Amino acid sequence: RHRFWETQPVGQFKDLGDASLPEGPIEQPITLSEVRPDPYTLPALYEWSTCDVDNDATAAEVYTLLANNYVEDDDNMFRFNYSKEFLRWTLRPPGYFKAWHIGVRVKANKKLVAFITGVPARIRAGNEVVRMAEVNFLCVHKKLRSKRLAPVLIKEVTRRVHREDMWQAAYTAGVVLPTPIATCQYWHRSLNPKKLIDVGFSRLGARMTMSRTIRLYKLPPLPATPGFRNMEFRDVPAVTALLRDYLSRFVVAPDLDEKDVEHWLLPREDVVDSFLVESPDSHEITDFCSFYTLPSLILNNATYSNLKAAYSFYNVATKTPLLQLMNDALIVAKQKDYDVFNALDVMENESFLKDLKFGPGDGMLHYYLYNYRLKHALKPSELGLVLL
Ligand code: YNC
Ligand code: MG
Repeated sequence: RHRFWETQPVGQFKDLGDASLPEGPIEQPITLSEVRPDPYTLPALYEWSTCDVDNDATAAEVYTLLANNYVEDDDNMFRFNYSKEFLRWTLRPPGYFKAWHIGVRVKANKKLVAFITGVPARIRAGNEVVRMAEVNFLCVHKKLRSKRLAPVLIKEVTRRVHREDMWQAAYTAGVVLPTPIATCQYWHRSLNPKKLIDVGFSRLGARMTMSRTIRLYKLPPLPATPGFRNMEFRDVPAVTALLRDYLSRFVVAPDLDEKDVEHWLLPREDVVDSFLVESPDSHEITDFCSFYTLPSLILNNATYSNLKAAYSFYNVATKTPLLQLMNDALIVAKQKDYDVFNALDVMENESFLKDLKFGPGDGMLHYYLYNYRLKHALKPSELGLVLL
């Protein structure tokens, strides 16, 4: 059934529920000198091309490949529209490897037609912190689909990860592959219900009028929590401490140090937003919330071409109720003109989704580990990891 995935060191469907298999790496590493030194063979018309997203022209090529060919919803109404600045952020975290930003070009005219990336991360699974690649942006041009190019891209990124002496990876996909460690669901909170209904993202509820719907989703103009403000550079140590303590509760979560927090969570305009609560009397940092910006192209609408979406990232509430903190996140997202606020049912998100008027989406997001077995599949609430 899975000609490629059956050959890979991933949990296989036939082993589901076999408690005799040990937790941890499925295959042991080989010595570095045994890792294949040269790239996998592509069909004759194509060539490998490492993509330097720091270069404006290259970043524009990657942006365009993804804007035209990356992930769409099930009804092909929307397609992710990652910005160039977002790509630069997500592809260049501390310790990143240029060689892990892998393109495929047509030899004759150098057109970029496929892409896959990895970035390094430390991910904790149970009690083990493992150096892994986070693999993302697997994309094959629409005209080259179903030619088994994807397995070549995956093998090539794997080879380049192995050459850095890393043997595990984490990734998410909307499709079911062998074998998810968790299956999560997206929830959506309308901020601009009229536009969402006009473009077909949501529908007017039964017995609802447009004006009642607008009233239903109306938010106060300002956050309610005293001391709620933007995260700044000076907050990196306090935010790191809050996050490390919080993420230690989950079975699978990133192991973040101050450099990681500076990169992943310091606000960058139209890329990532982070807020915290500084206690007005003690000046202690007690709570934190964040979201990233990932617009979607609206594929067939005469009025609108872009949907501005915020995605819940990492949130920690120690003093402010999580419900109030996330309502404040919705308020600032509305102030910044987002159309919708999305959140997965990971971590403690289920505790606020319904109360804050999020509705369940249709697609599922499956989480995977490469060359690492867990004894049991996780509930979304046991996952402390958000991939971009
Ligand atoms: C997918 N999303 O099952 P079997 S998510 C992984 N992730 O293999 P072909 C996928 N594998 O089943 P096409 C996959 N989608 O025969 C399909 N596959 O064993 C498998 N879409 O290849 C599939 N981006 O080239 C099958 O298919 C084989 O031409 C078929 O290309 C697939 O980034 C794709 O959704 C997805 O651009 C590139 O459809 C194409 O259809 C496309 O004939 C729109 O491929 C965009 C899209 C995927 C977003 C993502 C995470 C990717 C993770 C990849 C796995 C990483 C493993 C870890 C590596 C490092 C290890 C170390 C150490
Ligand atoms: Mg193909």
